[in-house]
Amino acid sequence: MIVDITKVYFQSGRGGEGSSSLMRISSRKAFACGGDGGRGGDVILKVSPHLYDLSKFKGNKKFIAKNGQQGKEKNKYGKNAEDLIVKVPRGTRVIENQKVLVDLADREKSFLICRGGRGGKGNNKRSYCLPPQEGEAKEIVLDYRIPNEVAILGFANSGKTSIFNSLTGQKAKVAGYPFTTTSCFWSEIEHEFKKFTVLDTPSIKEAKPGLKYTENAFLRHIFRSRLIILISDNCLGFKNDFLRLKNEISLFDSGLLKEKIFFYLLAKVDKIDKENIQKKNSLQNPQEAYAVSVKEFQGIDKLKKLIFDNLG
Ligand SMILES: Nc1nc2c(ncn2[C@@H]2O[C@H](COP(=O)(O)OP(=O)(O)O)[C@@H](O)[C@H]2O)c(=O)[nH]1
Ligand SMILES: [Mg+2]
Repeated sequence: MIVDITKVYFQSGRGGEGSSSLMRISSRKAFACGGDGGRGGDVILKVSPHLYDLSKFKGNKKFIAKNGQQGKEKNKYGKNAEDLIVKVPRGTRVIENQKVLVDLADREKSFLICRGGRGGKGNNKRSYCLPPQEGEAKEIVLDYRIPNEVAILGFANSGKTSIFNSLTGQKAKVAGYPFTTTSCFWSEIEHEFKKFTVLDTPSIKEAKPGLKYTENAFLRHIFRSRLIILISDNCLGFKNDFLRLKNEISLFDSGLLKEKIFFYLLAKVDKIDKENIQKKNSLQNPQEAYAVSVKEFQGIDKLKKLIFDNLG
């Protein structure tokens, strides 16, 4: 299972104290020469291309940057502390008090989460010192949403993983019993120098009327999907399946259905009367599902092409 949400504590460094020092020139004369303290370290979140979930935060939930060094006599400045860089996977949303501070959805993005404190001022320019600034401390929720353009959704055993495998060339486990896919898998598809990520998902489960089914938590990962492939293998009841699937998605989060392109697939058509199916082929109309068969490799290449045509 991937770890996709976690609470983490971040704290930047405190500034170093300014020095209060006097340099004596003679028995009657002295001048102030206390140097300033160094800056405390920032905490910076940085996207790493090598991370694919938040499991690295399981054992380590506190990240504290170092404090700035103290100023010294003879006007010597304290050293600034190094920044603390915390790597996160691309697709991490950074949340404080339920407010999204930033969505690190791009490859080269970083975000200053806690600013290090300014160093204290020594008494070199004035007769007194100024205290250093404290660092910032934040309780943050890291919320990872898998970067993907295409998500495959359906009820148990409808043929999701088989379609995923034939689109992507992967070999994810396919089985004739429900709930084989327990976590999301994803992989890239490529066509004429364009690349998109396709997401295979666990099966959608239905809640009792009026309730939300909490086991559909994986639906958070279709947040970024632009195209959603709904699959049914029920040749007589696919329209109803698509309605029920959309209903579960909107029960989970009503905002999820907005601005997505939907493809409606009728899977495993090698099992049914093909004459009837061919007449009804349409990808974007839930009344007329698009017929595919992984077993007979029917409709797969065209489906792939249509994905690229629609995503541009
Ligand atoms: N006849 C036939 N069976 C299929 C086809 N696609 C999938 N299946 C079978 O349907 C079952 C469920 O497939 P799977 O891809 O694991 O479904 P998922 O639970 O929705 O991911 C497996 O036994 C597959 O072999 C197909 O195109 N034709
Ligand atoms: Mg599956």
